[in-house]
Amino acid sequence: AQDCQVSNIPVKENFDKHRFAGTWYAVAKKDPSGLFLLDNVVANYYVDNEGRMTASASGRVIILNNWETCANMFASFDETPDPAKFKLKYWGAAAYLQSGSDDHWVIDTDYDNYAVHYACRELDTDGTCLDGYSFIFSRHPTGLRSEDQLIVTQKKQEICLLGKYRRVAHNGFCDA
Ligand code: AZE
Repeated sequence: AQDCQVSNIPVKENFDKHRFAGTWYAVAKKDPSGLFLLDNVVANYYVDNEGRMTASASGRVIILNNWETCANMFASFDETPDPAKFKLKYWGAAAYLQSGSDDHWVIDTDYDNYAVHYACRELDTDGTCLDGYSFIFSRHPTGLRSEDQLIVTQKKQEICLLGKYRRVAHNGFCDA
């Protein structure tokens, strides 16, 4: 994976969407180019009674002419032959929010404490990622446990994003 080819990036083996369901707090993120969730990012994953994974997410954004608001987003996921790789379709509760379609890969998770998410939006001609984003999620609003930090650092390196993350602040901006 250290050749940074997106097609060689290892993902979670035997990913279990049922165990992944529930609330995840973003503790760090690597941004794509363009508009993106700024901070206070919380995602809730569900599995419906047909076994389909869906999610909602919220986070602070600045849109239009410097208007700061809380983006309430929804998502559905299409499965692929690899259980850890999904196609994400997302849209906003309001029309002025962004909608689109991205990859949604779970690189690693222990389901109970941490998760490393990855999405490459655009491949470079050499097979590396030209534009993408990634979230480090924790089950704990207070952040990652120290025993998970080394694993997460290792995974950031495997996806060639070590040093590219920013901390995601949680200050109640999006708490209803
Ligand atoms: C993600 C996983 C859970 C569901 C969703 C996710 C992605 C959301 C965005 C939102 C962008 C919004 C913008 C609004 C102006 C990956 C956290 C929906 C990419 C830029």
